[in-house]
Amino acid sequence: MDKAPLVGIVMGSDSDLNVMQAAAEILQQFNIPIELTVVSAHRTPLRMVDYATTAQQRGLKVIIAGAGGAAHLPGMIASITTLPVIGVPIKSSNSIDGWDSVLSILQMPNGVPVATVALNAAKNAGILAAQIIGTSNKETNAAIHAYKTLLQEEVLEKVETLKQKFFNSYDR
Ligand code: RP5
Repeated sequence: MDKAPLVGIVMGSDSDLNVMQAAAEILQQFNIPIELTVVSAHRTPLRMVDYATTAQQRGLKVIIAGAGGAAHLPGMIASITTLPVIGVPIKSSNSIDGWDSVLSILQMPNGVPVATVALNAAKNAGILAAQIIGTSNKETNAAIHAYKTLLQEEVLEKVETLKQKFFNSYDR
C-alpha cells in the first residue's frame, strides 16, 4: 500500500501474527491503507509510548492492538492516545485459557475505553476499524454495506438449502 496508513495494527509479539493478520486482510479487502508492526508493552515500553504518542500526527484514525496473556498493550496505548483503540485478546503460549487475555483487555478503568472484540477475533477488529473509517468516507461505507449484504445472501442461501430438507413454516 503506498497511501498513508489510516489504521495501525500492532501486536505484542510476532507470534500473534497468525491471529492478527486477519485484521490486515479484511482492511486490505476494504481498500483501507494500513501499517502493521510489533510493539510490546512489556519488552519495548518506550517504543509503545512513542508509537501511541505519534500515531495521530502520523495520520492514523484507529489503532488495533492485539496481545495475549497479561495483555496490557491495548489499554496502555489507549491511555496515551485519543484515537479509538480496538483490542484483540489472543490465546497465546503464555495464556492460561484465553480468559486472562480477554479480561486484561476488557476490564479497563472508567475514562480509558478499549473496544474489545472476542478472543482471537482480529477479523471483527478490522471490520470495526473499517466502520469507524466509513463514518467519514463514502467508498468505505459502501464497501462495508456490500460486505454486510453478502453476509446476508450467504445465510439466505443456507436457508434455501435447509428448506429442501426440512419443513419451515417461516417462508421468507
Ligand atoms: C504477549 O505475550 C504477546 O502479545 C504474545 O501474545 C505473548 C507471547 O509472546 P512470545 O513469547 O511468543 O513472544 O506479550
